[in-house]
Amino acid sequence: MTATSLSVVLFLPLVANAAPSSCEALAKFALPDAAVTLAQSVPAGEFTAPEGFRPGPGDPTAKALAAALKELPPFCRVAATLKPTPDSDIKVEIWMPETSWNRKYEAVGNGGWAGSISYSAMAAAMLNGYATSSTDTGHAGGGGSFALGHPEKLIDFAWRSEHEMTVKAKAVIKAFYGDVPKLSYWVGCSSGGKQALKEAQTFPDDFDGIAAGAPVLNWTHRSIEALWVAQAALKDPANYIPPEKYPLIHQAAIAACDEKDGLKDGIISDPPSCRFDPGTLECKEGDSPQCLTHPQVEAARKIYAPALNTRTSEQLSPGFEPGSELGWRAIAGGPEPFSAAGDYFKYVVFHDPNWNWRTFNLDTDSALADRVDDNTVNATSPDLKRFTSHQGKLIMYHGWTDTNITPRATVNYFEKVEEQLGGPAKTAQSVRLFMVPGMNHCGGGEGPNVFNMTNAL
Ligand SMILES: [Ca+2]
Repeated sequence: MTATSLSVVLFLPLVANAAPSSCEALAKFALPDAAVTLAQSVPAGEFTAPEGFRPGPGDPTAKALAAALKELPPFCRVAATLKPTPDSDIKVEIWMPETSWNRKYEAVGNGGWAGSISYSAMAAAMLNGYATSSTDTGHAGGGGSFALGHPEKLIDFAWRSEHEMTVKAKAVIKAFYGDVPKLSYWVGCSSGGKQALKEAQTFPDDFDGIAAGAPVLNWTHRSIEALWVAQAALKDPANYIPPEKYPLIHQAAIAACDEKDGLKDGIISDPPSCRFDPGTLECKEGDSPQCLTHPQVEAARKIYAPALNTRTSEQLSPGFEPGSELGWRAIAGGPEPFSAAGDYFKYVVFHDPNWNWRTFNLDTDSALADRVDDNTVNATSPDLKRFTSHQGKLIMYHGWTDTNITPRATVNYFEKVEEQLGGPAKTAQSVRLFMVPGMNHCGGGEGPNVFNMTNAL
């Protein structure tokens, strides 16, 4: 580097603050490979989600969203379409409080296959003073069919839309306020938790603080787990456990293990130490609502058990935990497997919308899925050194009674991170994991499940 260019670099911070822009002027703000499609001041409490993004009147979230939107401060709403590749069509929204900005930025993640802007998460962030952004990740609608014949759209979903949104949102925030955010956060659960980890692993400079809840960090193996459960509980009707029997199994698991954690409170706080065999519920003869038939016992055992490669015994996925039984409908309620898993194998692995999950081969199809993904959607790298070396902080959390994503997959990942970062003490300075007793997928359940991870960060 020459002396001249060095001096330019050194002077940059002095000119970093530019004059703020009016909201409406941002309509003409130039962004590379992107176009601003809307820039509009929204008066306090007057935002309504666009048609198609509103929960229906029967949806339990509709009331909460409407109430949150009424509380919003006046803000500048910017929408843009990003096209990092010719096949990309990534929608993003950036919301910036006009008078109550806390000088920080909080990007919010998605659930499942994404496919829509996360308006309620944006509202929650802005109510806490943040400028915020969300992306539909490059396709509309919540299934995986968008990936068929569109490898670039799959990459947009996997990681590119999140990173591109972040870069663009920071530029828009700087243009609007005349200053960059002093701290930037990513907050997400489920898919949003995976997006969180992918950012920490791949774009470590994007965020200062990251909250990753119940991450689908191994999308491939989560799908394998779901098909393993489907084959155990749905393929042969004899194995099907009627959901009316879930409370029976739940009560038996609680009776076996509740007190082992030192507190009889109806919650198993340390499921890995619990040894519960649903065989204790097997009917002496016939079938009744108060017992399980032998094939039902076998299905229940497999839901708890790890999925192992039948040839090498390699663990493909840990099982679900004792205490989670009330949520088994998600994975074992049928008639189809957990939908994200079926879509993954149909549209991403086999490129065949007619692929039948009943033909799933645990050994060979799992290996194929890993080869196909090649760390595209998956976010399994435990190397977070580039993130932690700039003082980045990561909080992970996962509910022990999650029945969408096996909680122990997160524990296993965290232990690998600890190895990489030089042990538990060093890791605790930058990365922490909270396993939440009795919490379901991203919230709900019989245990405590309301907390604010951004404040903790
Ligand atoms: Ca307990």
